[in-house]
Formats: sequence, C-alpha cells, structure tokens
Amino acid sequence: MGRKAGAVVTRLVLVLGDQLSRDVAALRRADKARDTIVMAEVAEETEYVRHHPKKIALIFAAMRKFAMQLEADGWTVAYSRLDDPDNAGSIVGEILRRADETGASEALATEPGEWRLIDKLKYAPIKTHLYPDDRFIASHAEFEDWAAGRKALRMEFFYREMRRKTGLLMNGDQPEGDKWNYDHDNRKPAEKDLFAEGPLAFEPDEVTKEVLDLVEARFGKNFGDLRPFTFATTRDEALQALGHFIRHSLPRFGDYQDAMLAGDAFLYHAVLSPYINIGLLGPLEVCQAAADAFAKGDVPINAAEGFIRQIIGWREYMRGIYFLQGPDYTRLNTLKHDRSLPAFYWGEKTQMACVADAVAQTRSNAYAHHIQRLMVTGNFALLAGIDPHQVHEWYLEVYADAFEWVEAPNVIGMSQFADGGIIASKPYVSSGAYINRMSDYCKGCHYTVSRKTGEGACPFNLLYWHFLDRHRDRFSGNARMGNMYRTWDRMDPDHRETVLVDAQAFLDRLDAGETV
Ligand code: FAD
Ligand code: DLZ
Ligand code: SF4
Repeated sequence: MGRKAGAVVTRLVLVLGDQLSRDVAALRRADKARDTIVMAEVAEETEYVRHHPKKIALIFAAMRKFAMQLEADGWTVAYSRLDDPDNAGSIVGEILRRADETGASEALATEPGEWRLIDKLKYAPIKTHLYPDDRFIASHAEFEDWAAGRKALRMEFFYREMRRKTGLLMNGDQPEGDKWNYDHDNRKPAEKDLFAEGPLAFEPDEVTKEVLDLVEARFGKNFGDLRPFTFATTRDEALQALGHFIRHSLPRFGDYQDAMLAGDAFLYHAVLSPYINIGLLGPLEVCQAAADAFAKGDVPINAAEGFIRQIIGWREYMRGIYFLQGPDYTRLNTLKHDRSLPAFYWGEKTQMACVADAVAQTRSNAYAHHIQRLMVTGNFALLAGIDPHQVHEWYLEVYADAFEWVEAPNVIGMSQFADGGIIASKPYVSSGAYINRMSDYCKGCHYTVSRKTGEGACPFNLLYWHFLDRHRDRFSGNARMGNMYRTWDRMDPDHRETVLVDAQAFLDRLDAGETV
C-alpha cells in the first residue's frame, strides 16, 4: 500500500470486530479523501480466551463484509486476514504496520469494550485519539452522575431514567399503562406444546464459507460446533432477523421470558445480542421497533416493556457498572469461592439434565438464553463455589455475544455475587424447585427433584442449603433472604445435618472428577 497522493498525510482509522457500525465514533470523524481504515483479524484477539468457533466465524465474516461495503462506498480499507503472512498478530502491531506502509503518524479509534484493549491503545507507540463509543444510550459521565452518592445502584431506577431519556413507552412524563415494569406478568412456565418459530437462519455465502474453512483449520479444537453456521453477518441480514423476531416471537416474549424447554434452545428470545453487540444493529432502533409494534397493537405491553427493559435497562446498566468499577472488577471474589470449573462445562458427561441441556445448546449454538445462563449454569457454579474468574472466562469463551463490558458484570456481579452485591441485592440461587417450575428438564433427569437428601436427591437441593449455611454470616441479615434462613432454621437439626453431609459428599465426588 502506498502513500496517498497529495500533501496531506493519511490518518489511520481503527474499526474493531465489534464496531461494525457505519456511524461508529472514529468513522464519523474520518475523511474519505485522506484516511485509511484499518481492520485486522489478529491472533491476540482470537486467543485471549479460546472463543467458540461460531463466535470467531461471526466476527470475521461480518468484518470482511463490512470492509467490502466500506470499500464500495469509496473508503480506503487496509484489511488484514488472519492468514496474511505479514500479519503482526495484534491490533497495535497492525496499526504500526499500516502506519509504516502509509506514512501515517496518528490513529483514530473508538473506545474498545474491554480494559485490556483500551490500555493497549492508550499506550500504543503511535499517537492514538480514543473517542467515546456513543452507540450506547448513556455515556460514562451520565452513568457516573446517576451513580454518584447512591447507596445502592439498582437497575430499576436507572432504567426509569433511560425511559425518560429515550421517550420509549412514555406518555409525557408517565410510563405507558402507568406502570414502569411488567415483570410480574412475565413468569409463565414452559408448556410442552409451546411452538416457537425461533430465530431466522441464514445460509453461508462464499465469503462466510471461506471464513468457516479458516476457523475450522485454526480453531476447530476450541469448544463448540462451527457448523451449521446460520448467523446473520451483514446489517441487511440482521435487520431481517429483527423483523422476524418482532413479528413472530416478540408477542410471546414477555410471557415466556423465564421458561426453559429441553430441546428448544430459543423459545421466544430475540437472539439479537450478537448483532447488537458487534454493531450490526443499534440498541435504539431495536427498541423502537418493539415500541412501534406495541403502538400498532401487534404486541402486548408486557412483551414490549420487558424487551425494551432488557436493552435500555440491563444492557446499559451492565456497561455502566463495568466502566465505573474499573479493570480489577473481573478479579473480585467476595465469597472466596475457589473450586475448579467442572469438566461438564466443557461437555463431559453430567447426570444433571438441566446442566447437560444448557451446555449442549451452548456447544451447538454459542447461545443459551438468559435463564439458562443465570439459573442453570450460573446457579450451579455459585452454589458449588466455583472460582468466579474461571466462570467469567467460560462465559467469555462460549457465547457469540460475549464481550467483556457486558459479560463480566453479568457473570461476576449478577450471576456469581463475586462483587459483593454491587449489581444484585441478593445472590441468584435456587433449589431444583425453581428449575422444575420453569422447565421440563426434571422429568428426564437421573436425579429426583422432589428428593431433598439421600440417593438420587437433586444436587441443586443439596447445594442450595449448603450455600446458605456456609455463607450465613454474610446473608442472614439480608432482608430479602430472611425467609430462606427461617425455613432452614425451622428444619429438624438431624435433617439439616444430613443435607450438609450429602451436599459435601456431592462436592467431594465433583472434586474427585467423578461423573455427577
Ligand atoms: P433476549 O432475552 O431476547 O433479550 C433481548 C436483548 O436484551 C438481548 O439481545 C440483549 O441485548 C439484552 N439483554 C437482556 N438481558 C441482558 C443482560 N442481563 N445484560 C445485557 N443485555 C441484556 N449478554 C450479552 O450480550 N453478552 C454476554 O456475554 C452475556 N453474558 C451473560 C452471562 C450471564 C451469567 C447472564 C446471566 C447473562 C448474560 N448476558 C449476556 C445477558 C443475556 O443472557 C443475553 O443478553 C441474552 O441471553 C441474549 O439473548 P437474546 O438476544 O435472545 O436476548
Ligand atoms: C472477539 C474478537 C475476535 C475473536 N477477533 C477479533 C479480531 O481478530 N479483530 C478485531 O478487531 N476484533 C476481534 N474481536 C473483538 C475484540 O476482541 C473486541 O473488540 C474487544 O474485546 C473489545 O470489546
Ligand atoms: Fe436439574 Fe435437579 Fe431437575 Fe435434575 S432434578 S434437571 S439436576 S433441577
């Protein structure tokens, strides 16, 4: 690549694999006539954890097609493929290589979604202007202002601010239907004959097929099935996926948001997080589509509100917490859990039908829905006292939508309570009864969900009480957990002793690597 004609020296404009939006901050500041866009598939980004092959394929295919569109629009793009022999192997290395080629002495970049990469760019040996990533509804400063001086950072209050700011589902100052939150209506358990359309699936084109071959050769041994690969990889396709969701699944999204069915990986969930997170869709346009469907009378309020809350509420709030807490957040371990992640998280056999199903779907699809992540794999890890950093790395690896700014607060905070309650006011733990109520897993399980002790007792039942008992000092004073401790304390002391002995025996078998 040569220096561009004319006296003005080119600048480099970095676009990362999760910044594939035409209006991303650095691109908005770029000059077509003068600048060179840098996009790079690099070893460092593919290896900081062993990502699911589908996740790498999604990102590479979407990056290649985004670069082609930019070129078609007249931009100069320096695109590095992973197998380019001159590939420097890291984002900063690639910027420096392109600087050498073009004579550029500065780079523009949009703030990455991970402290690791922010630091690398900040300290890169080339002048790099980092612009805030304003594809979000709340800026860092707005979140900091909201958080300042509050004793507890509860999502619900932040969410109301975001409703006011966006005007979504608002009548003037008042929430649509005079209620901010319809979660109470969104707890219907799964019914066997539920029919859900599922997400739109896309046939790989030639570009995607080439990426799949590369990913198979380089990352075929990572956990996860690469094929069939059906993700959308362009904005046009992602918009089709959005339209399909609004039409077919959103109407029942609210009702069955917490339901789980063996063999139905998606139910009425959107499966849009991979597209929103890499920039193919904007969070506001997705919410606006849901609000429009409500306005037209196509979807009920509990569906539209529930869906919009996940995005302008939870998603924004998680990002706010990640950036507020700083780079050490992923190392928090308030409960001092230190057990190794069991091999069944990597697909080894387990007799727990719920865990086996969630892991199998994760392996096939690089996807599991929220309740599987929170109340099956997350719940088990928390009850069993698994090291939260290992849990964090697992989630970062196995899901196509996993980027640290959103994954870490969900795992370290919401799921593992490793942040001591910054995000969750109490730990998300449950016995087998909750899983049984919300799913059809227990019927097909080796364990018996109604059994509290002894042969065949559901491990979630044993570990639930073991967890509460071993963390009594921390949680017994928590107003939201008083009932649980009162129930435990009312049990016959011999029964309590048996529960704890059986739970410990289960943990010992887990530690010994036995199939549990
Ligand atoms: P739907 O259930 O259809 O929800 C709609 C949208 O709301 C999602 O696309 C997503 O953009 C947003 N959303 C919903 N819940 C959350 C949430 N808690 N945090 C942020 N956004 C949310 N989400 C990620 O995007 N990346 C992750 O790495 C991730 N890791 C998680 C780990 C754990 C332990 C838990 C409990 C949750 C995690 N989530 C993560 C949140 C949530 O599970 C996913 O966003 C959701 O399952 C994505 O699937 P969907 O598009 O079908 O979502
Ligand atoms: C996740 C990922 C992967 C697997 N590969 C690349 C890549 O080769 N090039 C790139 O620009 N981005 C990649 N990404 C996304 C980055 O890891 C992501 O931008 C940071 O984690 C910040 O969110
Ligand atoms: Fe899971 Fe227990 Fe039900 Fe088995 S019985 S599926 S382990 S909750």
